[in-house]
Amino acid sequence: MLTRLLSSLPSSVISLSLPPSFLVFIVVALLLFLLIWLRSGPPSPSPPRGSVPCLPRLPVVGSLPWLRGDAPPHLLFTQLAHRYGPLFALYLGPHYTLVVNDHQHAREVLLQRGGQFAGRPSMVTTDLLTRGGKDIAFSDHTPLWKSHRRLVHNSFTLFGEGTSRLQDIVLSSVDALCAELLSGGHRGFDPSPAVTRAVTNVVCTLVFSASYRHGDAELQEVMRYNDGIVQTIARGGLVDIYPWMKVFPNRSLRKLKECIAVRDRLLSRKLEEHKASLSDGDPRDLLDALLKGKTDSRRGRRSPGSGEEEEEEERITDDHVLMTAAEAFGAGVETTSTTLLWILAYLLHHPEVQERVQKELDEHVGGERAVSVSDRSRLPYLDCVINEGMRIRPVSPVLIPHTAMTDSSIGGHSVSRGTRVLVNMWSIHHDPKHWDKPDLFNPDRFLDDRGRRVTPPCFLPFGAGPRVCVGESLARLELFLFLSSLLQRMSFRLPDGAPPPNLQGRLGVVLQPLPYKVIVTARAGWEGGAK
Ligand code: PLO
Repeated sequence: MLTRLLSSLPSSVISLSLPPSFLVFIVVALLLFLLIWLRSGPPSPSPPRGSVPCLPRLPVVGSLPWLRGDAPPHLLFTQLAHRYGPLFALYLGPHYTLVVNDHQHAREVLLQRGGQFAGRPSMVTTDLLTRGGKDIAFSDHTPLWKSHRRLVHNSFTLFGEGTSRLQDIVLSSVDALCAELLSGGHRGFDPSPAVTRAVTNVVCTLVFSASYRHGDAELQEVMRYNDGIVQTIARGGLVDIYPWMKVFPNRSLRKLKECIAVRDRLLSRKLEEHKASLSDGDPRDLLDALLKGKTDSRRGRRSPGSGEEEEEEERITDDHVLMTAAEAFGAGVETTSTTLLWILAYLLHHPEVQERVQKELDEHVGGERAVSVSDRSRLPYLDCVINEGMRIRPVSPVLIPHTAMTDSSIGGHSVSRGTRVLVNMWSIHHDPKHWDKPDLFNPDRFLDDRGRRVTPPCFLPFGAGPRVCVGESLARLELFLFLSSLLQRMSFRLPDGAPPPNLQGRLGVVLQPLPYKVIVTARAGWEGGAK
């Protein structure tokens, strides 16, 4: 969240030509803040003495004036790391925050001392989004969070590896996607709406067994509310640094609340339908698996000695199930579609890579049948292309903020409890000490001299440790199935005379490519999109 928030700062807060009403607002806001601050003491832990190099700061605004400029946070932090070193500190308003820019320190925070840094700060927008932290990604680390996460993990496993469920869902959606892309004709078009719709459809089927036809009203509604959340979560910014600002009228927060209301209405309906038709058989989808798992875990825990009260406290509620479904949905759509669009953008820049993937597909799968999960081990180069896409353009260039749950340390520097830690995955994925020509799209870097796959230690597109992305294997499987099926059936090229896609991207809730156009041609035998 903070990444987006920082990106909105230069224009929205620190502009010098403020209208008078805004100045009054700022003065009132500052007074209110000072009042709260004086009553509750400094809200952030103070940095230990002799610690990490820190940006300058002012009262109340902290280091924000030094974070101005056009660069998005991941690039700004990377520049600052050249000046201050790979681990530096700054004040986001009143919050003392460490920024980690190299993989050694990141491994300490995420893995070696992952348990100590597994907390999350509370933020106004994400608290709204998750009913006060009843989700997995944004909620703070508690015993309830742990059992909730385990439940989600187990439910995902039911639909991911080991079953052909995901494969069937993706493949039926791929047929429709291919037909849609191939009907684009010989004029260039933006592949983004079709890709997003296909991915949304997969996630809807996975989460609540709904699969929609093109133009379906409910699908439109789902895509509209999601879009609204993406836009407002990206702009609701300042309230996440200064929570007291939520008392002032804020158009962005209002829109966020409206979209959340639409989401909740839709998902509550799905939840009620699922509860009514839940049977003893196999779960039909993620909602079923969560509902079943929730009852099972409660039954399992009910031991004779355990007091009712404790159980009441630890319970995974319907709210948790609802928030999980909403989050699985949001995370599943935004990240997967964005990664696919980045990879397509790079393939347009590097037609030789596309040809090599297609050659690999022709040799190991052929054109007579659809690609399946079991082909994965035979398609190492495709895997490398996916990895290289996630390295060069991580969808989450700065990970969701962590907090220290106890006093701890990073790189020998002591860190006080409550300190926020931002891991800049962008700088880790572009560190010239560990990557040869980091700005070059080169999938071969994930193969060793003998053509075997390697995973360098500085490659952490899903994070790591207790907070690692819970959907990682599902995501990898989905990316594999989508990309292999698309490249088996069609080729992508630039429209004549069109410039190749801009690779800078735009940071919203994730780092997205700017819109670009493609021409799609069917490969031999796949003219209709499916067989
Ligand atoms: C996307 C919009 C949805 O409506 C809500 C949502 C839930 C989970 C978020 C996701 C959004 C954006 C991408 C996030 C994901 C959790 C993990 C993932 C932030 C806001 C990343 C990239 O860290």
